[in-house]
Amino acid sequence: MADTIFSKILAGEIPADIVWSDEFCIAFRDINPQAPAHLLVIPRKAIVSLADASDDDTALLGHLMRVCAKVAEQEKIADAGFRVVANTRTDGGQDVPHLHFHVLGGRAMKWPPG
Ligand code: DGP
Repeated sequence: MADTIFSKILAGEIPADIVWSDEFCIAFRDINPQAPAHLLVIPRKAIVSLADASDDDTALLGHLMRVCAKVAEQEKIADAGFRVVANTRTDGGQDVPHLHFHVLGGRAMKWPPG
């Protein structure tokens, strides 16, 4: 898999405001926040998108979901509620080809998304 902005953040080559780090993933603040709280949760493993994950990644995907909820708790947006989004491939609006979950909160979300 080619280097991406996120692989460079994981390698410490470019800075990020990291709010969570463990053996399997990190979470950091989105550079272009779409809500008062906007975090990105990414695996350390180089997976291009949700559509590129395999059955071998099932436990990792579960862990990432737990971290989304823990980060929401940490950011104090869990009680009011929050949204988790995985833009996937072209029609999903994915720009960075490294799996990531957006955690958005601090305001009421609209539905449907654009
Ligand atoms: P997506 O469109 O789903 O691939 O979302 C990519 C997100 O990554 C987008 O919301 C902006 C964010 N982003 C892009 N480059 C950087 C960066 O260098 N640092 C941080 N913190 N976020 C970035």
